[in-house]
Amino acid sequence: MGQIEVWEIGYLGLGSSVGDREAHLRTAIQRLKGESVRVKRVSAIYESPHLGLHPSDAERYPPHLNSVIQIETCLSPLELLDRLIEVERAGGRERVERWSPRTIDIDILLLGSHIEQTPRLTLPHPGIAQRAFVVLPLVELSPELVLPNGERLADIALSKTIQGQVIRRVEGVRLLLEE
Ligand code: A4P
Ligand code: MG
Repeated sequence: MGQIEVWEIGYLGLGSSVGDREAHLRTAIQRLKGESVRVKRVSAIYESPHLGLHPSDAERYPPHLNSVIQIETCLSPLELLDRLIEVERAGGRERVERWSPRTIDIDILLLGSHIEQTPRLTLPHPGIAQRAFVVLPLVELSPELVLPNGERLADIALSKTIQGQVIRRVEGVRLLLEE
């Protein structure tokens, strides 16, 4: 007997800090689309200095372009992670050291109501509520979103942590895309 296919809504965070950053984001979105991943919506692009452990990291590392996309997928969380790693590799991502400049980084922010904490995967992504470059594009796509811990994304977007960060919405550029 065949298994019933379950399609779930997920949100992915994309970032690029090297080369033609906009092209890296655009190409990754095209590569993600396939039989088992549908790209439903794409946020605007946001540009922000590198957010690291130390404020001086913003001068050591180049600024990032980030975007968040809403997908629908029948893949399990780990299958989706493997798919993202393939797309990162195709986009020339090299893992030099953690947080080093990257052509393309793709994180799973949320997938359905999955909560996981395994060596390979943490869901929801633990950085969501601290990062303006995730929260602002995410709230743009889904203003009603509530995290599995009950926190409302719209409230997080108004928090001091998020409002205190330097970030700009890049106007006039769209990453998407014909259907
Ligand atoms: N992993 C665990 N959970 C997840 C998840 N939910 N989604 C594991 C994706 N991966 C997840 O990631 C290391 C490992 O995390 C993966 O192999 C996977 O098994 P990586 O992409 O190889 O390394 P990384 O990106 O250097 O580290 P990490 O921890 O993912 O860093 P972040 O959190 O992505 O932060 N500033 C700005 N302005 N914009 C940015 O995009 N990004 C970072 C990187 C720092 N500062 C930034 C930005
Ligand atoms: Mg990453």
